[in-house]
Order: sequence, then structure tokens, then C-alpha cells
Amino acid sequence: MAQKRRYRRALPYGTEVFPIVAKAPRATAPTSTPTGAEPPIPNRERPAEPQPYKASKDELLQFYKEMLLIRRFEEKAGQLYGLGFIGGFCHLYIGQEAVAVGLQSALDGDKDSVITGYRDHGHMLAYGIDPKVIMAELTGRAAGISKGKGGSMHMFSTEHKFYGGHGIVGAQVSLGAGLAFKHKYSGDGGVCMAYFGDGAANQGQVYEAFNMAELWKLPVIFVIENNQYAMGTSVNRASSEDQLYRRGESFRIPGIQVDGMDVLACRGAAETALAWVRAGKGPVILEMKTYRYRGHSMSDPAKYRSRDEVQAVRDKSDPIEHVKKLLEAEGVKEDALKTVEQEIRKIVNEAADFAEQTPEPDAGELYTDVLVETY
Ligand SMILES: Cc1ncc(C[n+]2csc(CCOP(=O)(O)OP(=O)(O)O)c2C)c(N)n1
Ligand SMILES: [Mg+2]
Repeated sequence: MAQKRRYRRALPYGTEVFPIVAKAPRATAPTSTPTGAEPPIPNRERPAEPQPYKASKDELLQFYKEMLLIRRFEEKAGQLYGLGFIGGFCHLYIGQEAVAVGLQSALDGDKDSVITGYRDHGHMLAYGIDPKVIMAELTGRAAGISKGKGGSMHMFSTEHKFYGGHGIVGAQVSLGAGLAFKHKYSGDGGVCMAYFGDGAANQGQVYEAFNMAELWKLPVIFVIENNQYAMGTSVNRASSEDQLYRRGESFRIPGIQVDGMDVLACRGAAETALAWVRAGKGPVILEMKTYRYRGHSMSDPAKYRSRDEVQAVRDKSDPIEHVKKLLEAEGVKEDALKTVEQEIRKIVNEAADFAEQTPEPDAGELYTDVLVETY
């Protein structure tokens, strides 16, 4: 007679499912810290608690302008995509503006470097790169910043120390560690800010980079832009440790969680991280809690979250509205803000006109810039 198979009773989520082998009682008290209360590495120096940046009225206005430029530029890119002027992949940065603007405002443009993934237009704008050449890259024109051959995901400006624009999820983290190594090796005093997403934070090479960066005390700030989703997968569903700022603990890299919808919190955290890294203490992780309003890319069925969820973030935490309120509290009048809006729209429209009218690369360009010849 066939033996009746016994199924294990379904266990409530979080219950230990692996068999626990009986352990011999410990002779001495465990040396490791128990889970919970204490930090895992006792007596270890940590970066100071970041403070929100105290911006002057002019600085606030500058943050407002930069964030609005990103928002309007991205909205225009979305329109041009719909009209067929932009092809291929295109990932918009709408909702995340405070992160790039706040962090990059603290960098030293002469020596620090930046590297990020494919959601890169906003980063380039925050870095002060001309919107015309960014838009022309999106439309695949010869005047584009990568000569029209990189497109949305592969924009570079070594002149601005902006090293891309990378389509391989997580690859920029190892490359960022390499840039930091260059800063250290040449003694140029620079720091690399390496941005990546919550999804990328689960890639293996990220941890190889963490290990080496801490071991060699490389001047790198690992910035996790936790916008809650990796394509259609929420961070909580895909990550065993969803408090991403803790991801460096086993490498002894300190982590800080930051309100990524507040440009002043972003700037304050950047200053704390830069002080730590510039003092030669090695890398820091900044987990920026942010949110992407639009789809992952231009084709996204948006079935993984509700409209209400998106609307609630827009209503309660929009980074641009936040700064607008601060400006109003400083006495900046509605008219002045409207003038800013008009100026930004003009810049964006000019960029779009340029990107539509400037010529495509010559067909012969297909074979240039493919290999770098070194002797
Ligand atoms: C190595 C690799 N695996 C998978 C993909 C496909 N892919 C493109 S974007 C993406 C999600 C990444 O999400 P996240 O890191 O959170 O960044 P976000 O898009 O939210 O900015 C995936 C899986 C890829 N491009 N590269
Ligand atoms: Mg994400």
C-alpha cells in the first residue's frame, strides 16, 4: 500500500523553516551583540547625525529652479517620446528631483565625480550640463552629448566628471569604486558619488565593490536611490533587508537613511557624508527614500501599484511643492515663482526645438567611437 505523504503544515510568515541542529551549550557568553538594541560593531566611530541644510533665500530659489528644470525637462521628454522623436529606452526622473539636486549641490565640481544608472537625465541637469545637448542626445542627434549614439541611458560628460549613464543594473557601483580608486591613487582630493537603485542594491557586484572600497578606504559615497520599486517589484517584496542603509554593515560601511523628498535633508546628508569621506575614513552609504511618479520606463503597465498610492505621495511629499512653500514663507511672491516657471519652460522649449532641428549623425559615424585605440 502506498504510503501516505505527510505535508508540513503551512507556517506563518517569518517562522523558522530550516531544521535547527541542537547546539552544545556555550561555555562563555557570546561575544557578538544580540540582535536589536546595540549597533553591530561596538565602539565604532560613525558619521555625525546629519542636519537639514540651512539654505539662504537665494539658495532655496536655486534648488527650486534646478528641480523645476528637471521636472519640466522630463515632462517634455515624455511628450517627445510619445510623438516619436525619442526612440528606445527612456527612464524619467520625475519625483526624485530633490536627490540629485540636493546631493550634487554639495559636491566640488572641480574634483568630485558622479556616476549613475540609466535614469540619468536629471543627474546631468543637476550637474549643470546644457539641457540642449541632453535633449539632442535623447533624439539621437549629432550635437547630443554622446554624439547621438548613447541615447537616454548612455550619456557621459568627462569634462564635467560625469561618468554615465549605465544600462547594466549595478555595474556603475563597481565602476564608481574604480573612479574613487583613481581619486585616491592620484591624490586629487576628489570623491566619487555612485548612485544606484533599490533593485540594483541586490546585485552581487555591489558587495564586491563595498568590500574593496572599505578595505582600501576609497573616497566614495554609495547613494541608494530607494524609489520603492525595481521595474514592477516593490523593495519590500524583493529584499530580505529592506532598510537599505544597513546593507554595508558586514563590510563596516556606515549607512544613513535620508528623506529623499526634502532637498535640504539631502544636502545636509551629503555634507555629513562628504566630511566623513574627505577625512579619509572610507565609504558611506546614503539611502535616499524617494519615489518615482512615472512608470519604470515609457512602457509600463503600472499594475503593481495603485493610482491612489502615487497621488498620495504627490499630495503629501512632492519635493518641489515643499521648496515652493518654504520660498513663500520667506516672502517670495506668487508672481516671482510664475516668472521662474516661464523661464524654465523657455529653456526646455528651446532645448526641444534644438533637439528636433539639429541633424542626425552622419552614417559614417556608425563605426567611430566603438573602440579606443591605445598605443
Ligand atoms: C544586470 C541587469 N539585470 C537586469 C536588467 C533589467 N532591468 C533594467 S532596470 C531594472 C530595475 C532596476 O531597478 P532599480 O535599481 O530600483 O532602479 P530604478 O529603475 O528604480 O531607478 C532591471 C531589473 C538590467 N538592465 N541589467
Ligand atoms: Mg528603484
